[in-house]
Amino acid sequence: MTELERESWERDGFVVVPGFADAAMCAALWERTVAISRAADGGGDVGDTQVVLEPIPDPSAGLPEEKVGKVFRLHHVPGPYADLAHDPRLGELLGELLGDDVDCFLSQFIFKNRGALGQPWHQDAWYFRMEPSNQVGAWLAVTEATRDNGPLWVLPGSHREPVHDVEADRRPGAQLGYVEITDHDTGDGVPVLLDPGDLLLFHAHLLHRSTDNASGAPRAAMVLHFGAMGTHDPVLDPDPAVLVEFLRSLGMDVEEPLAPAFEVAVRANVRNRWVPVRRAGRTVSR
Ligand SMILES: O=C(O)CCC(=O)C(=O)O
Repeated sequence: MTELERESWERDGFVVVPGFADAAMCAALWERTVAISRAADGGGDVGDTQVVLEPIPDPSAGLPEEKVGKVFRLHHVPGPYADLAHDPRLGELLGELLGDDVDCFLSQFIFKNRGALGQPWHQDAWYFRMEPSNQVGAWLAVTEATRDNGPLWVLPGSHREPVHDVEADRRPGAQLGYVEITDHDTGDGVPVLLDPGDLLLFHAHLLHRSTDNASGAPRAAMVLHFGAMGTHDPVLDPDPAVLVEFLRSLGMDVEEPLAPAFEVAVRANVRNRWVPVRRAGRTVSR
């Protein structure tokens, strides 16, 4: 990381790395995710991946991938996803932010098709509830991110904020689980306009949102999340009491003890898979 990038990270809570991925990498990510979307649509085997449809797809959507919002659990899938998660250049950057031992724990490909709604102002740390709370998001522009097509917006410096309270996103068409920070002024937010292949790294406490896609084409991004080895992830804690506390912190009204079938269903849906990508300051090969 250059001195300027380091300064930008410390001051703003994010940094843009232009031209991180080449066109071939962007195309491979796109094509694999289209293939997974089509397989899911046809009832085929999609392995461990989780395909989440747009709640209200654009009326003009025809192809399976045009009806998909996001595809989760990709970083451990051999091919372009794992190649990106284990990229030594990314590992070097993450090493400066998270130390010598880093895991990738979460991944999603976001299609953001025409007409798709954006995600309101939020902090990823609100969803994670991890200890320590210092995870890093890596948002790779697979297509360009323009003012019209629903880019990410960030609030510079907000990575120093605690985790804010939220309200549920009740817009028809919003993805399940979207929440919104309403107790903080976001007037100084700025759009992060990117070319395909540009990478945004951002702190889990950074307030960010994305706007709706008002263009005629998808705005695709590959998003990976990284944390230091040994981070406590409450959603993976075997203690049911910890899971109960985690679910309640997300606003879910759950009884204790958890009904066994409910606990099994919750655990089966967990999206986090902690995969070592850097150990003792060196890239772990995939
Ligand atoms: O890319 C988007 O539209 C939203 C992504 C986002 O805010 C997130 O992954 O936390």
